[in-house]
Amino acid sequence: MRRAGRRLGLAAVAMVAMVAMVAALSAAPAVHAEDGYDLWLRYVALAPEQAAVYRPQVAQLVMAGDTPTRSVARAELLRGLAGLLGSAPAASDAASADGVVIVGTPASSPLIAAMRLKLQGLGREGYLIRSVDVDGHRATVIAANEDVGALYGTFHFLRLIQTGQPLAALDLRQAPHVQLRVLNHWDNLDRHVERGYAGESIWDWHKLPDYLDPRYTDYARANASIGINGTVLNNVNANALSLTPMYLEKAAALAGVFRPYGIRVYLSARFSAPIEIGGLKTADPLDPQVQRWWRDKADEIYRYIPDFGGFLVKANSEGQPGPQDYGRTHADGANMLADAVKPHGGVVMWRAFVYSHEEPDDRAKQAYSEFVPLDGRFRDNVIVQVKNGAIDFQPREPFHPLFGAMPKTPLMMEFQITKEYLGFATHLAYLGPMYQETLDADTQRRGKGSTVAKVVDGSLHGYKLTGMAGVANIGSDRNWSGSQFDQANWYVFGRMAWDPTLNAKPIAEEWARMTFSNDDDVVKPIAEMMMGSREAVVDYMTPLGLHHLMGNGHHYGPGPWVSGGPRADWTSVYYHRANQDGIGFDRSASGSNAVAQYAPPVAREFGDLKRVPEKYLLWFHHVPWDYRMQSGRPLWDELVYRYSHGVDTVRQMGQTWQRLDGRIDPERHAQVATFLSIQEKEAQWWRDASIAYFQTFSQRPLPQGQAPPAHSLEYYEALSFPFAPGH
Ligand code: BDP
Repeated sequence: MRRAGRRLGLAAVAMVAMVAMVAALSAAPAVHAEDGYDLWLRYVALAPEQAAVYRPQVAQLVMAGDTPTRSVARAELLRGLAGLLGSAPAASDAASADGVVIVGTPASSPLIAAMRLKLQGLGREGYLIRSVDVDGHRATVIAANEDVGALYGTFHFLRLIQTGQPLAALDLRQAPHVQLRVLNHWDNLDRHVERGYAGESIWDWHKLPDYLDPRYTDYARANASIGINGTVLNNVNANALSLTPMYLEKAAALAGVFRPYGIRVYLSARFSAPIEIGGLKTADPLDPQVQRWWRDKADEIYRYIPDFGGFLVKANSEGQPGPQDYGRTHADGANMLADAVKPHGGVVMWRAFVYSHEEPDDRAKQAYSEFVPLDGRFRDNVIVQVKNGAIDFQPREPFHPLFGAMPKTPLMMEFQITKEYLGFATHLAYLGPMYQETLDADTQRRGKGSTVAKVVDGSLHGYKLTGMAGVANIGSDRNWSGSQFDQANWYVFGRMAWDPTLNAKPIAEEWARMTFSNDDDVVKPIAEMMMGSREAVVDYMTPLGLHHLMGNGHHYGPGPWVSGGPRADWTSVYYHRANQDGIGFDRSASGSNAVAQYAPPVAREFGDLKRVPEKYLLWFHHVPWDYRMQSGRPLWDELVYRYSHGVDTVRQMGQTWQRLDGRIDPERHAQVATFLSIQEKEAQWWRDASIAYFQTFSQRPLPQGQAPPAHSLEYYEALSFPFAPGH
């Protein structure tokens, strides 16, 4: 009886499931509903009781759709509300009932014009969202000076509903703190992405300009939803062909897709382009022919792309051509390009990531040494783009000493979103805490509170131009970023570029709500995992201020033994300087004195072994193995402990994620679970290889209870990865 009943039950269940599946499939917006493609714009149905609260609050929509930007904003709102609430609001041109949503500008909406809202101070891109009364009806108004502001407001409004916030008494005002909020794609014309771990470039140059992959539109939607307003399409290690008519036509096609979303296109310019594609004998920025060539080129680009943003330039860095090839300065080079785009309103983002060909003086010092003397010598449409730290996108770096040191030259931040030095796509490392740590750092250039954020938003020195760039982690993978959680890094970059004073944790929660689930008991553990994840990477890769110990060239896996090769500052031994006496790079007054590049109070703190924060200890000091740490342990023991702690944290992350099984859709849950197990394996590899190597110097036993490395040092050193991605 029981068995038969059970079987019948199963059959019935299977039948019901099948019917439900067929129904779901026919109603589903896309076949790959939960593979991560939809990012944080999933718009999946809210719980019925939640939807029931919102529905009457958004019953009617008064919103014009008669310009490209208005039309995409309107489409987004309808799409979002239909997905979240099961039905889209009725369109109307007057507020004739309760629950009306009014979106627009005084120019596009007579209702908004009549409200006489305080839109001053919101600029072109800002907006307000407010609960109001219109002709006795309860309404929500999303108002801005320009269409693009209303678009940003629309996304914010959707986010409120996506994350379950009340709509009853809204009074929000938002304007970006930073003007240029741009992604830097390190994408080559052959679709290989330098340091990309998410497939090929999303730009299908071969099929452009005719075929416009719908993905370009979704890319624009995602960016606009977090306020990103610019994209540099091609790698900073640039190919001059990007500036030829064939490729300009393709770039113009992309610009056409992005324009309604408030996103401008920029290009990386190869400094020697006048020679390579212009037939000139020189690229000397003071040569009148070269100047003319760039002016003509700029005019040509603007004929293709009237709102072209400008150029990004990597010059005299890692073998790239630049003005120094002709005995000129970075300012000479930047100004020449700035003059070319100036008549069209373009800007030049000139990178400060430079280090000399010949002289490996402490590499950490080189950008400052080259750029500070040029302060005030750049045109007003040049902004110097500075990496967050002085070496190169390490899991942890102290803030770059250039921030605060060039009061007369706008500086913009360059963060890396792609995780070149943080385990690629399979390691979960939420970068929000890292971005925040840099932005909150106090340069003390104008007394206490002179944070990097204030340099970046221009308030410290009154910069006219401001910007933040993120090296994109976007590729052709269905989930865009190579992993579900790497989407959060794109997201947090955009949110912090809009407002560099935001905190990483609420952004993690907001992202998790939109990406996975609105349930607190799912959101909380996910946000906790995220918040501890970057510190875990620091611990198992480069604890206590160690840096640049990754595998040679590709930067995959541990390579603390890397030495030799063409230049010392491309090796690990150059950075860790381990020997029998101790470990760490002495950048204090007794060493390279890189500390002197910081404002005196900061220099004193970093330069003093007793005062330097332990997280930067080995960045600034060469420290004996038996040095007593704050924990009371000798340095060697502490190092081992940190490595192990990193591995343990990853293991716990895996356990946390396992507990969420059943609370997340199976496809994404399984992928994340597998990636976490890869991360655990690789964290262990990092720990073991690093300990095996450094022990040859420390000559000390492992602290009690610490397991020895699984393999010999020779084993780790022999591992080789000629085809690691992104290289
Ligand atoms: C380094 C990358 C290299 C980039 C360089 C840069 O390894 O691929 O070209 O940064 O920022 O971290 O120019």
